[in-house]
Parts: sequence; C-alpha cells; structure tokens
Amino acid sequence: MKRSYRDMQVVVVGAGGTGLALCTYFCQRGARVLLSDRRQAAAIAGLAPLVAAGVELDLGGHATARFVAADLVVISPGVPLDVPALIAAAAAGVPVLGEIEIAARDCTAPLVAITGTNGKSTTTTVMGEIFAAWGKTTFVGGNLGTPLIEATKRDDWDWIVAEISSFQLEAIDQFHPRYGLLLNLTEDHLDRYPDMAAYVAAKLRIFERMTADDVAILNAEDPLVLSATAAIAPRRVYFSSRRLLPEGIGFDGTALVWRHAGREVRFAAAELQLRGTHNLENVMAALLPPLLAGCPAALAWQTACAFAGLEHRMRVVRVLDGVTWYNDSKGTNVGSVVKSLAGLNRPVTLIAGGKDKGGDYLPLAPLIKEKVTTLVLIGQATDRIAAALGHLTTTRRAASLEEAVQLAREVTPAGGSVLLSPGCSSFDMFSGYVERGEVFTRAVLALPARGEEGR
Ligand code: UMA
Ligand code: ADP
Repeated sequence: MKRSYRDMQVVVVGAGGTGLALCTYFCQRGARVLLSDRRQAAAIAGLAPLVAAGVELDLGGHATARFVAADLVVISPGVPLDVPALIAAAAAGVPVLGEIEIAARDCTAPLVAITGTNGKSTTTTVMGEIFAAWGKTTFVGGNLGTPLIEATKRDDWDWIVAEISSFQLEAIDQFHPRYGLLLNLTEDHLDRYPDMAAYVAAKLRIFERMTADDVAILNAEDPLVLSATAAIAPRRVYFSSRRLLPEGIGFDGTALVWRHAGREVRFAAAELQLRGTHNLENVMAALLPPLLAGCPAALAWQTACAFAGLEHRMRVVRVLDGVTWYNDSKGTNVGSVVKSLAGLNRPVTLIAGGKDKGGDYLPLAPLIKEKVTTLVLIGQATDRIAAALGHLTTTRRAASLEEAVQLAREVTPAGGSVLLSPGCSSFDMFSGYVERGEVFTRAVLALPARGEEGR
C-alpha cells in the first residue's frame, strides 16, 4: 500500500544510505523534503540528484527551527534521539520516527524481523535464501545493508526478511513483524546507551506490537533472552543448541531436531558448511519461520547447507607458512570475539581494538589465557583493553592495522592462527567493518612467504 505524504514538510536526518533512500521515497510521494546532516556537503556522496529533485539541504548541523516546524521527522539508525533538534521537535509535538517505521507501514507482505547482539546478518541471509529457494519473492535487507525503505519500491514481495538493530527499534511506533527473532543478548553499544538495561529495552521493542497471532523465535539457552521475554504477547517458539525441545528446534549432539505438532524431522549438523555452535543457533533460527510457514523441510535444510558464510565473519584469508589468517572484522563486540576464539586452537595471535563502546572486556579473559599467545592492540580502545587483559598474555601495540599484521607475522609460529576479531567498532580508523576487513585482507595477501622476503 503506497502512502501519500503530499505537501507534507518532512525532515530526513542523516545523509548516509538510509537518508538518501528516504529522500527519494518522500519526494516520490509528494512531500517537501529537507535533508539534515551534521556533516558538510563535501563529505557526503550522492547529494546532486536529490538537490535536482527538489530536496533542500541543512548541513553542518541540525537547524532546530526547521525540525520544530516540520510535519514529520524521520531519522537514520545512526542518529540518536538525544540530538537537541530531535528533542525540540518531539517536544513541539512533531512525530519523530525511524526509517523502519516508515518502511513497514507501506509493506503488505509478512515481515520477519531478526534482532539480537550477534548472528543477525548470518541468520537473515540464510533465511532469505531459504524463502527464495522455496520460490517466494523475498526482500532481504535492513541493518544488513539495503535499508528497509528500499522494500517499498516493489509491492509484489511474498516475504520481507529484515535484520533489525537496536538503533532502528528506538524510533518505531506501529512496527509489527509476523515473526520476531531475538537471537541472544550480550553487552554492546554501551557508547550509545546509558546501560545494558537500556540496550535490552531497545531490543525488546521488536515485540511491542506483536500479538498472540504472531510468533517470537527465541534462544532457549540465553538466560537474558528468557528473562527479558517472559511477558511478551506473541506465541513463543524456541531453539536450543544444547538439548532437545518438545516444540521448536533442538540439538542432540549430532542432529538438529525439529519437533512440531507431533512430528519430528532430523537434520545432520555435519552437512552444514557453517561451523561453530553459534552458527548452529543461527541456522536453527533461520529455519524456523520458513518451516512454520510450510516450506518443505528438506528444501530448507539443503539451502542452509549450501550457505558458506558471509564475508568478514571468520573467513580464512590465507594459510601462509603453516599459519592460518582469519578475517572476523564483523566481530565488533566482546560476545562475538568469544565465539570466534572458542572455535580456534592455541596458539592464536589476536588482533583486537578499534573504537571502544564502553563495555567490559573481562569476559574474554579465560579464552585469552587459554588460547592467545600474543594480543596485538590497535585503535582508540588500546589502553582499555590493555588494562583489562594485557597482563594475561604477551601484549603489543600497533599504530595501524598493517603494522598489526606485520607484528602478527613475526610472532605467530607455524600451526598457529592469526585472528582479526576486534571486539570494537571500526569508526576510529575506518568507514566501517567492511573497509577494516578489506585493509586486513590486502595486508595479509601482500605478505611474502618465508624465503621470498626481500626478493
Ligand atoms: N548523523 C547526523 N547527526 C547525528 C548522527 C549522525 O547527521 O547526530 C549523520 C552522519 O553524519 C552520517 C549519517 O548520519 O552522514 C549516517 O547515518 P547512519 O549511521 O544511519 O548511516 P547509514 O549509512 O544510513 O547506515 C545505517 C546503519 N548504520 C548504523 O546503524 C550506524 C547501517 O548499519 C545499516 O546497514 C544501514 O543504515 C541500512 O539499514 C551498520 C551498523 O554499523 C552496518 N549497524 C550497527 C551494528 O550492526 O552494530 C547497529
Ligand atoms: P550481526 O549481524 O549480529 O553482527 P553476524 O552474523 O554478522 O552478526 O556475525 C558477526 C560475528 O558475530 C561473527 O563473526 C561471529 O564471531 C559472531 N556470531 C555470529 N553468530 C553468533 C551467535 N549466534 N552468537 C554469538 N556470536 C555470534
């Protein structure tokens, strides 16, 4: 259903991919659009066609008077609600909504929304592939990369499968998924939230409008997920990587076992290309909505098995002189580094650091002691990580990721691994985790094999 915003004055906040797509959306629906960003024009790509289409600009800051006078303010995920112009607009009674709220209002296809601290992108991608293999026309996007607003360009979707971040959930109103997934909850984004409770509260908003006719898919082995969802309205279906469940998907050590309405279907875990217990959980979560919607189980499983993993998540870049180099640039919080290290054997050289998010690094301590022979630290978080973990193993500091790769090369013996899993966001040194992973990959591929040095 296409909404009209004819003659409304809409302020779009943030001129990243989301904001630019929002401008196009609102222009096409008759609104007068003002695009506001704290950055200056020279730092922003893609403005010219929008200006040609009549979009006004408010750059180098946010003009409160324009926000207060608007009919609607729509924010990008990276824009927090405590920006003064947003506070003023809300106080003046102007609706301040997030991009996913606007997008979901136009979408008639059933929506599957996937959130959690880790595993969202993997789960979203696998699930999208399962729906597609089943012959369904499926939009796959959201926090994964293609903003949800892009789904409104077509109205023939059978399913909309969207990765949803806590940031996106902060400014919803009627957002109402048919299936809402909460994969896990560990510390993250404590640079944006005052505490863990505020982060969890943002995540839980995914269930806010869901009713008993909808389904929440939940991790039965995550204590925080269980306690936080005790009172939600939707029907709950669980997955577990530790035991069998009477309903939902469980694991008996070798097979994933789906039990539903008195039926049992078994899938041999060894057939999956994805590795690690966390990926079993992601696959279980990805299977449940399509299975519950009637997708043939064998087809869903084949599709999950065909999936070899996303870039920048525990990808082997190279095996050089007996050392395996892993790019896990998407390991942007401590919980994800724990999972990545857990899958490796000693000796590991861990390259970590980046933009600190204010969380606790201590959950890494046992694995650092057990597996990490050298810790190489980069970026703004260096001092905090060194203070928390530096005494547990040999710790070195590097001024750049390239220097960290050189150091890792010198100290890692044959049979060992080098893991880039920063436990931090990348924005102190890079445009995002993708650029960080690419810089790492290039530096690793440029290393000469022993005996070739200096040739
Ligand atoms: N900005 C302001 N004022 C502010 C803050 C930011 O004007 O107070 C401006 C910045 O100058 C910049 C723009 O806002 O020009 C950036 O907006 P954005 O960060 O929302 O950028 P997008 O490119 O639109 O990307 C967003 C998501 N970014 C964030 O949540 C930080 C992308 O997730 C997402 O893929 C994309 O929308 C499509 O939905 C990235 C991410 O890091 C991958 N997500 C976090 C994560 O996964 O941990 C949540
Ligand atoms: P997200 O989109 O939530 O950031 P990804 O699927 O991109 O998640 O995976 C990012 C990193 O998080 C991976 O490299 C891995 O280290 C870790 N990870 C993936 N799935 C899980 C999970 N289910 N539980 C904990 N950590 C996970």
